[in-house]
Amino acid sequence: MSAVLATPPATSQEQEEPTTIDGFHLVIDALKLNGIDTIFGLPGIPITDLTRMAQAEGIRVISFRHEQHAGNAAAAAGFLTQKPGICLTVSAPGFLNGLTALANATTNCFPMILISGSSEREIVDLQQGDYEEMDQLAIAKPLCKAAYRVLHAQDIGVGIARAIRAAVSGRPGGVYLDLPAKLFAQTMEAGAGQRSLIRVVDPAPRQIPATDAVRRALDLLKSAKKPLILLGKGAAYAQADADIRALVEQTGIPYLPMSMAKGLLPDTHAQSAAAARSYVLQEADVVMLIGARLNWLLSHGKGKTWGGPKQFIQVDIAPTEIDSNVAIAAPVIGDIGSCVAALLAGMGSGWAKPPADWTAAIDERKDKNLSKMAVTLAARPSPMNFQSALSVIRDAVKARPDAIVVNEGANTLDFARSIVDMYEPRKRLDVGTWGIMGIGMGFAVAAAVVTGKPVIAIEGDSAFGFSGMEVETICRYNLPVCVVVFNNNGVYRGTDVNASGGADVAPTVFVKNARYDKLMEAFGGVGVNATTADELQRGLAEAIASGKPTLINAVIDETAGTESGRITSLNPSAAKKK
Ligand code: FYN
Ligand code: ADP
Repeated sequence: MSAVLATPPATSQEQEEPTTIDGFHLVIDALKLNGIDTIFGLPGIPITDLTRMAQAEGIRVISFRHEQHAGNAAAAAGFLTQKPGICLTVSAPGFLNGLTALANATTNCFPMILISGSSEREIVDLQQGDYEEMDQLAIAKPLCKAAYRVLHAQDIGVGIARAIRAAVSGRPGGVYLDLPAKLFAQTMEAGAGQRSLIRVVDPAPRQIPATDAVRRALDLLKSAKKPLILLGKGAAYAQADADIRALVEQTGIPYLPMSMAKGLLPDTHAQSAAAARSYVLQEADVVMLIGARLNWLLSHGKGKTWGGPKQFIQVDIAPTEIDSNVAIAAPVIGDIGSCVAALLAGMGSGWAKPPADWTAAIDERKDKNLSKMAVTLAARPSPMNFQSALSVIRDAVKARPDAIVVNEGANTLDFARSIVDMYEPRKRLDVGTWGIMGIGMGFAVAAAVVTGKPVIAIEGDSAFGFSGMEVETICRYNLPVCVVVFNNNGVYRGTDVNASGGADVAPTVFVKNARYDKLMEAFGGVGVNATTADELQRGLAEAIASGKPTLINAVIDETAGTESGRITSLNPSAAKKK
């Protein structure tokens, strides 16, 4: 066991001392014992040695420039692998930087563990002014699924086991693990240390749905005249891809993917109703939600978006999600894999497809929207607009369906969601439940590290700014990431003026004609300035073929872009102007 600290050989005068293991190595061994092979983090007091020793012991340590991005990487790794992503930070400020990512992971139901070093309890609790003094456990608690602190080396195994179980069992989420500086130097007898570690058995136990719940759901679905299936990112997370596809295809029911469920079935699937979204939400009479919540992204299941009365079936692992916004007629509680398998088994043979007038009406709307979209995508305006630039990325993803798309921004996000078709599950990572900006480079790094596949990060120029410095991280680890910055000179667009007539530019305006590509070049990556769709296409093709870190500055018409994209109604001023 290389993790064991060798004690000097005993001299004849000395009693033979037992071999010991310290807190650093107990943490590393506990993680390894549970199959954790990567840590995303940022070294500093008191965890610098932990990062060095973890690397020495064979864990891949990916060091970032800011903890928020390390945390976002851990969260994305958790979503992609079903193993908790680990983010390691220093105390107080580093911990706080990581906390945004931890809260975001919890909100999105992504499993991750934020491990932060902390100052000494005795001093923190008496508020005597320690280095980076902060009661981190108390601060983390309301923002995550569970929070633990380990004070004694012999409890490290239990602490890490509890953190892993809390992150991945039931509804996945973020867990905080507080490790005070003193813990790392504590030692214990090596054998006892190894015996104190826990290999977590069955960390995310299957949760089988009740037979009567499955029957109730199927009866309701069968009675529908206009059924609809809505797939959310919980369905993508569950990795029950074949059964989900079988359920959709065997029922023949049209489906809508939420943004991170795109690709669970290929977006070009005949039953996809994505291009008739407004119509199906309004018209459907029975809606089966699979791993999707009726939150703001679905207008809380009511109001104009939803048109006439509906009945809902909801498949989810969290019983308390049910009835959170509107009444759910048929809850099916369990893990999505088990629930979908039970639904398939319960359907038996001879399931009647939905009425033809329903599917024909959807196809008619779809065809209209698809033809309209085709015309827009074929246009080649100069300068580029969002659609012409995205049509190039759409073709690139079609050619490399295994590539992972990361997407953030306002207009850049909204246009990309409907324009860039996805063909495989879990290939799209985006701003998720909070609509948070700043996930870009962290998610891109995690996607590349975890999958080894090409990553295309489609970034609004404002969104990119939150994590832009991580292009150095991308270059340092030579990751196959191509960042495309949609540069329209500002937040939403670049044409706002300062109403006071003063010298400062308007709050939403950036430096005009900035060259984001130079940022990548500064660290040895490839920079491309693309002013036409052809230049963008060439840059992207080369980036994917070479696997070299690349940043394409895609110059977009600065007048293109709507304030707040498609969620104008949430922006009081934009809604007023409308
Ligand atoms: C969709 N559509 C298509 C296609 N896909 N048309 C043609 N071809 C294809 N492939 C149509 C679809 O039918 C809709 O038209 C329209 O495009 C938009 O579809 P979308 O994007 O799926 O739906 P919508 O209404 O925008 O979805 C609502 C939403 C979404 C809330 C789920 O806006 C969303 O995920 N927003 C997240 C925003 C966010 O987080 N922003 C970050 C903060 S930005 P109709 O059917 O005609 O309506 C800070 O400012
Ligand atoms: P979207 O934003 O795509 O609509 P949400 O994040 O709102 O998706 O919803 C995901 C839902 O999936 C959550 O309610 C969560 O409890 C549920 N979920 C996550 N993982 C599983 C799983 N393995 N089995 C069942 N439900 C799950």
